[in-house]
Amino acid sequence: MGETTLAANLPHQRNLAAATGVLGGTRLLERRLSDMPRYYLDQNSVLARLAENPLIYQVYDAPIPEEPGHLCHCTTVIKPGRIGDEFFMTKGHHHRVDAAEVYYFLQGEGFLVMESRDGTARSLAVSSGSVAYIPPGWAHRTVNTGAGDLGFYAVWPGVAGHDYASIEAEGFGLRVLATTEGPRALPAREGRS
Ligand code: PAN
Ligand code: ZN
Repeated sequence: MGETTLAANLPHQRNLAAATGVLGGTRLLERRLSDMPRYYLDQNSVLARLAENPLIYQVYDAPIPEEPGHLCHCTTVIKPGRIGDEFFMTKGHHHRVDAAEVYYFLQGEGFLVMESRDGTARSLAVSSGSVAYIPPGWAHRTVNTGAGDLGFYAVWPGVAGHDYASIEAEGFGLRVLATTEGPRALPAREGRS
């Protein structure tokens, strides 16, 4: 039986290639700049890069039902690069139902940016071997600040769902930018931390 035909209600396994982040037998989702132009701070740089339309990240998503009892899981590979001073990153989201998530970082280096529903922002510097815990109610985005791919494996409850709307509209309280002192997570909005 091929990995794509595995029934989620039966015991099964997949192969995770830690060096590349490829999770076997999964659906591949690709996000390019044209999928997320408004997420970046520097809109002049977005316009300058849209013709080239760089690949920002890939998600290898295991076909698990989003139902009670199940655990969804996937890998994400964020490519290295910047739009202006801002590093390549995922869109970021809240879970529709507040639910925790665990990320295990396989390769590369970057930041995991999080924000609670009351607007408190936090960031974690992560690299190969980091295991990050995202508590219920914290929106999350991952940013690649390294020279190579940033890859991580994620597991979250099947009932959680994804809500992109608030982050798309308002962003996070922190943006990860290149500075003369290196990559930094800096306040993105006045009056918020
Ligand atoms: C992750 C993310 C993945 C892509 O698996 O979905 O890294 O990021 P966006 O979903 O924000 O585009 C996760 O947090 N799942 O819940
Ligand atoms: Zn999530």
